[in-house]
Amino acid sequence: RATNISLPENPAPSVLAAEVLQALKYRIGKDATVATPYDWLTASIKVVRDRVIDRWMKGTKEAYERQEKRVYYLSLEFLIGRLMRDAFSNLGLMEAMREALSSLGVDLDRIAALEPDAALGNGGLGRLAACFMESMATVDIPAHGYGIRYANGMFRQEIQDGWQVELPETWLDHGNPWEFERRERAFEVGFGGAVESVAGPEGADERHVWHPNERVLAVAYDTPVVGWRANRVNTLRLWSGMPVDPILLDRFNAGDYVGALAESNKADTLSRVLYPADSHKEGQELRFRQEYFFSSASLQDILQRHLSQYGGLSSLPDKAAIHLNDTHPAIAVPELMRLLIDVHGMDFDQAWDVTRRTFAYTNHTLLPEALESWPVPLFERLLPRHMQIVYAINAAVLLEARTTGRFDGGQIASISLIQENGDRRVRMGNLAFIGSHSVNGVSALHTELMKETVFADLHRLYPERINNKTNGITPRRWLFQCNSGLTGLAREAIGDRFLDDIEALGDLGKLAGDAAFREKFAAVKRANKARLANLVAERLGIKVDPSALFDIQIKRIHEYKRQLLNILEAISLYDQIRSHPERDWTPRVKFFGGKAAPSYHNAKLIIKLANDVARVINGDPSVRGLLKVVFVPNYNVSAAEVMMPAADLSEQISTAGMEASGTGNMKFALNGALTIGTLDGANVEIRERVGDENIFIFGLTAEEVAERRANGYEPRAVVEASRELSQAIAAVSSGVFSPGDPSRYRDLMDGLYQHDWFMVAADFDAYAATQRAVDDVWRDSPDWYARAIRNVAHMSWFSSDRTIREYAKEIWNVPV
Ligand code: DL6
Repeated sequence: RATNISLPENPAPSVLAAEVLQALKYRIGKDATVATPYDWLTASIKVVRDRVIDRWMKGTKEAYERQEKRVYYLSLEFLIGRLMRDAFSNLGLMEAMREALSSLGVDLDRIAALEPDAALGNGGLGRLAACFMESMATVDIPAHGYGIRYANGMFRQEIQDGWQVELPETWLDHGNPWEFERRERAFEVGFGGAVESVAGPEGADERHVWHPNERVLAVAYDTPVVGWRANRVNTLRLWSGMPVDPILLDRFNAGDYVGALAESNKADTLSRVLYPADSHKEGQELRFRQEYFFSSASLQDILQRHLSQYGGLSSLPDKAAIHLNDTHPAIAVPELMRLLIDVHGMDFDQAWDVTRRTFAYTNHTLLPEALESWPVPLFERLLPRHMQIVYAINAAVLLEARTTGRFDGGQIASISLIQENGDRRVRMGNLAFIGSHSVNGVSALHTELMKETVFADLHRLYPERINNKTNGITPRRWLFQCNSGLTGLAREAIGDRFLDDIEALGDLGKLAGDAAFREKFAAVKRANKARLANLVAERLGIKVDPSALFDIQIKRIHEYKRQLLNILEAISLYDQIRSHPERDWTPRVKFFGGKAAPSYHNAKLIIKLANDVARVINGDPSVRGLLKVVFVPNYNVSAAEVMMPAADLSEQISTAGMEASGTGNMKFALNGALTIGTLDGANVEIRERVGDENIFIFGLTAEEVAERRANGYEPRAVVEASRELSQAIAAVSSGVFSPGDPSRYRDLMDGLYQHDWFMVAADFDAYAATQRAVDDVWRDSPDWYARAIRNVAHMSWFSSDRTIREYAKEIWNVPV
């Protein structure tokens, strides 16, 4: 078995089996004869959870006794996926548990598949937070994650007649055996109301007292996060909304039964559902309320812990590093100021110093439509005291900028926390930037672009603040667990060192030239592909041949990620296969998967197009199975765990300059897929590490994209100059793939002629030519697998352990 490690203190399977039966009986109230598969799952999780508690408490106690600095990671999203295998594997209990369950007549894989995905995130940002939590535990950093315990996470996607349909996802249906509810750890969070100014004693500043007119409770739910070999167990604390008064009895008694529950419903709404939009502006008030709700509760919790240990708050920056994952928790900046000044009596200057030294902020996108800002009237109505603090911070920063004499009026306006053109809004990116001592991007290119674009003027004012921390992924989930075949093969070939020191995976590189190893590597890949082929056959009734090239694009559906470029290339290939049946075509299956934000019209249309194209191509006998297109519904972490290891080709084809980093690109390459991609996000660094000859790069660079846009890009001429592209667009526009509704895609296609903001046309020919180069390499199978092996060998740098160590040393100042 791939990750069959075991810890010295691990119990024998017979002991575990007895523990499972105990849990079944005393925690669930059943015996083996009546237990359902869910009961077995719950009992198994309880057993493993019990086994982490001692370590969990030990870590917490040691952090306390040694007065260690703690990291607090505030994130509106944690895209965790399933946890059971993670915990079994990190505790070295996988095989013992398998045996234990088997002795009870239970199949571990079968019950593991029943565990719902904790889908408390949209995509990259939330998944990164989950990888970071695991890595912080692995590299032994005392850390807490803070977020929201959404009752409904990311929606479940069904494809009906080719269209995305969103259904509520109900991960808590069977309860959540992982979590501990901490009713006693509840904090009040207020909204609205007014601020009272109270004159201070002679010579002292006036005090401000906020009187909110709405109050809710944030109640903590804790999930233990187990690091590799259970080195350390950290806490993920998620907040759930509860009413201060569960029922308003006066209203109830007056017969107003709905009104009596109004508070309860309001509180419930705060943690009811995750906003399903990534890289998209979410202007709703509820979103802003969610952001404040979890930021405030988390800060109150952090301050309480700090005070109980250290007695005062001036030492906060020495003992707590609070990280803002994107701008979603940026409201924490004025909230910490409020707590320090209004509640704990600090003066403004000291509070500002403590705040800035405590916070750090990661930016995850440069897309203008994703940069958060809130209308001043909304901000003022919901958080009147925070608005005052924002104005005060702004005045101080603008004065500082003006005093340098280096900024003109326009530049001062771009530094301001308040956007003045159009409706007045509070810019959350600027707030997070100004309130933090460190601001990082998530890939080298993204960080450079941050300096040149969105934060250009702030960067000139605070030139030391922006730094880069290229993203990473945890190799435990994204190699050891999801690809047991490859992990087992690597252990056999280079020994076990890489399990603890992922850098040692580099030793695989020398085996790229070894024919016998290549064959074994190819066999593992084939088995992984067969697993995906089975899933697709079972779920979709589509038969795909595992010996074909598996070409996969799985990620959120977004125009900048250019699924459309991939689909148009598939159409063009389809045309060519039919026009030139005599050619030696490489059999290919193009897989797509991903969710579109429910309000994102074009993204949903792209899903429909992928499905329409799949129907036509897969049903055309003249293609002779040389090309298949498959849209896998409801792409989530668990689906990724099957698809990443099965890929031959990884599609990372965003318009250069638009993908901040990408982490799917890393997961694929670590599992032995070759990348076809643009010089965007972390692709740039992947190329540097795997080497030019082991990756297929095409298309405009970020600089060229900017230049083209600036110089009046004319896509019509570009489309017309490409016979393949114009034919593909014409086919889509004329209804070849939508005969019942021929105009369905006309606007989408017209967009390519008229503005083509995402440069699909500009990159099409280069992309298509590179795909033919991919075919050529695929035909030379030893060469292909040698390149694939080199990809695996050179990906270790992209471990989130490395990323977290960099954060620890360069941002948080905690020992690793
Ligand atoms: O940093 C994690 C991840 C990056 O890998 C992706 O490139 C980026 O698109 C994603 N950003 C978001 C933006 N959402 N907001 N705001 O999800 O972050």
